[in-house]
Amino acid sequence: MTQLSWRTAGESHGKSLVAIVEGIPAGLTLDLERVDAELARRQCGYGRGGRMKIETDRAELLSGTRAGVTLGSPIALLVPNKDHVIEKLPVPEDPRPGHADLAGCQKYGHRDPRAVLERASARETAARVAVAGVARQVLEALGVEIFAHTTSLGGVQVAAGAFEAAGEGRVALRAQSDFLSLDPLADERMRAAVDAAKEAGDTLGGTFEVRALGLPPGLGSYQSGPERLTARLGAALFSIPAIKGVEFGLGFEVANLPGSQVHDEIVPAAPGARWSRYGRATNRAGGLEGGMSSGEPLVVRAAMKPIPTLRQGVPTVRFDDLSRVEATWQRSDVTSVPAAGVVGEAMIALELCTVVLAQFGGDSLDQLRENVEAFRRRASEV
Ligand code: EPS
Repeated sequence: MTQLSWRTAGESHGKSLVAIVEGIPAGLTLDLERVDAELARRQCGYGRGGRMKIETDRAELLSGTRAGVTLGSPIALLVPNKDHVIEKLPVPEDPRPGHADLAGCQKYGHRDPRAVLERASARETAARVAVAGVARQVLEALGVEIFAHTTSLGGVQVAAGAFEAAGEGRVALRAQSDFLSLDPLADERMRAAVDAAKEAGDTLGGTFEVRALGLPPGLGSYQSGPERLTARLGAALFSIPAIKGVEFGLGFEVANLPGSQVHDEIVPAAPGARWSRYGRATNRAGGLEGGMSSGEPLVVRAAMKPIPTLRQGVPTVRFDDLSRVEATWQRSDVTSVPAAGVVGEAMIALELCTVVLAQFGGDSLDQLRENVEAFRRRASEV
């Protein structure tokens, strides 16, 4: 069975988060420390709040391996919540603007935002990062790397070309950054922006970019809308709470440029190219053409809105008498854009792994590798 599917369960202050992923091929030596390293990266970033000081997220493997090697059976991961106080927490008397509170209460017909916010909280993304930590090891076995970095925060932009300038040193450079960016100069201005927002009781949004390197051409399909890789990756990123925009390659800028400055000239491949006899002079399309991967690096950016819980307060009304009040504030991050980039990486990994398995199949990792290699040989002859 090579249909990858995954699901998470868990409330923000419940006992734990749980994730199950089904369809991971047998024969993968699973590195759980790598999964924990991703969870730790999701927790970091300058501007995060008190909750991240309480939690030390770790994934406990409940099923799916023997002697550290995947069996092809469902893999269940548990991420405990240290702050599991759901039964003791107060019920807010007003719905907070920008959160799921009001529409969630209306949807279920009650006045208990706690019943909504516990699941709507971005805490759930820790479970996604855990399962994606498994999926990305399948992709890595096929030579695919997924890398995200923060590209702006609170209006401070990272230098254009930071990814290219970092080159092979990108992982080490990003690890040194409190913002998971590739631009130490921008980091200083981002730090000042976060400090100012914190002082004012405000919050900040920003953008991150995800790249996938080493993808074959032809992933996804032009045959039907829902199978277009562009649609699937866009939906994957829009499934992350607080994501308000997604763009590929030149993105919205394509609307302002003539065609001669948008399309990527086809040229002979560089020597040693893996997948194809063809290359591109540029990659303005961000690695997608006709709803399929083009064989060039995938480049996608997402915009995150500022966290809606503000210490300075956001006007709302009370449920009982509709009187005007400042929305309930307990604690909040000033920003979680760097964490969102880690979640973006996770979502792109899960979606690409799903598409790769659907397209190439393979119950075992060896079979998958053979199928991919057979495709590579055929694609290289076109
Ligand atoms: C988060 C846990 C939450 C928040 C944040 C993300 O913890 P708590 O609600 O206990 O402070 O820090 O959640 C939100 C910003 C949100 O909108 O829900 C986490 O683990 O990422």
